[in-house]
Amino acid sequence: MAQPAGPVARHSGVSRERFRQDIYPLRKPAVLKGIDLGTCTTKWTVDYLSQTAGTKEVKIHVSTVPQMDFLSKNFVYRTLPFDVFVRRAAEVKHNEYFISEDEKYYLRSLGDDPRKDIADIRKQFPSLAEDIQIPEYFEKEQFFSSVFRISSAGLQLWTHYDIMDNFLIQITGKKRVILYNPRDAPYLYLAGTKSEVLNVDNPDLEKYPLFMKARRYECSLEAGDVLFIPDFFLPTALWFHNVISEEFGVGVNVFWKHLPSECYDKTDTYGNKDPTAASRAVQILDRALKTLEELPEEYRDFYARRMVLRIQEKAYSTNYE
Ligand SMILES: O=C(O)CCC(=O)C(=O)O
Repeated sequence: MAQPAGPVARHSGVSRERFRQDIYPLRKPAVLKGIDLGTCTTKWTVDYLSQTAGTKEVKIHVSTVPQMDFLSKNFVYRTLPFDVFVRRAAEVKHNEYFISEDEKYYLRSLGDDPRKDIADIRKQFPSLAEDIQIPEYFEKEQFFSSVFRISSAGLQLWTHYDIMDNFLIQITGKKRVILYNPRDAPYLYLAGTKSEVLNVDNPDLEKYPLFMKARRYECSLEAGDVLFIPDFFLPTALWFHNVISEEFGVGVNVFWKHLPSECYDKTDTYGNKDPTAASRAVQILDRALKTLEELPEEYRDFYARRMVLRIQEKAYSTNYE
C-alpha cells in the first residue's frame, strides 16, 4: 500500500493580508474557501460558456482512457471551436467524436501563439474574464499567467510540478487533488517535471517499489474553492500534484512569479521550465557524468560517490523538514 493521505489545511474567508502573513510563509498547500470569485461561480453553465466564448478555436487533449499520460502520450491533440468543446467535455457519451464515443477531453488554455505568448484568460477569453475576480494575493507585477482548465468527468491529470506558486481556482465541478511533498521526489520516478506513476490510488509497487515511501496529501475541491499550490521555494520547494476531475468542471489557474524575474527562462510560456540556474547546473552535471565514463568502473564509482558527498555538503539545505 502507498502511504495514507495527510491532511491539507482548509481556511475560510481568508483575506489578502491573512494569506500573506499566516498561510503563504508556511509554503504548504492550503484550500481557501469562501473567497469572492465574482459571478463566474453561478453564471458558468455549459450554455453560458458556449454562448459567451463562442467559436474561438482551442487546442485540446483527447483521450480514450481517463488517466492521461504525458510521458507515453496516450492522448492526441485536436482543435475544436470552444463552444463545441465545452459541450462535448460536459457529455459522457458523444454522438460526434475523434476516437471513441466515450473519449475524455481536457483543455489547458494557451497564449495566442503558444511559442511566444503566455495564457491569460483576459486576453484569450475577455468576455468570460469579466465574470471572474481573481484573488490577487500577490503583487500585480508578479502575475505570470491565468490558464483555463476544463475537463471531462473522470479525467486524471498526470503528477507534475510547476515552477511558480499558483492558485487553482475551481469554479464549477469537483476535483480530488493528490499532492506529494517535494522532498519525496526520489520516490516519484520522475522524468523531467512529471512522474511515471500514473495510478496514484493503486500504484504498481512491483514496478515502482519506492513509491510507497512518498508522503501523500489529499484534498477535495468543491466549486468555489481555491487551492494554493506552492512551487519551487526553499525550505519546502516543489509540490507535486495529481488532479482527478470527479465531475465535468471548469477551473482557472493563476501563476505568479515569486523569484526575481531573471531566474525564470524567458522562453517558458507554460511556467513549467526549471529556473535557468537549475537547468544550467543539470547540464553541467550531465557533462561531469560523461567525463566520469572515461574511468574504469571502480574509479567511476569512487569519484561519483565523492561528488555526491560534495553536493550534499555544499548544496543541501539544513532547513529540511
Ligand atoms: O486542475 C487541473 O486540471 C490541473 C491543475 C494543475 O495542474 C495546476 O494547478 O498546476
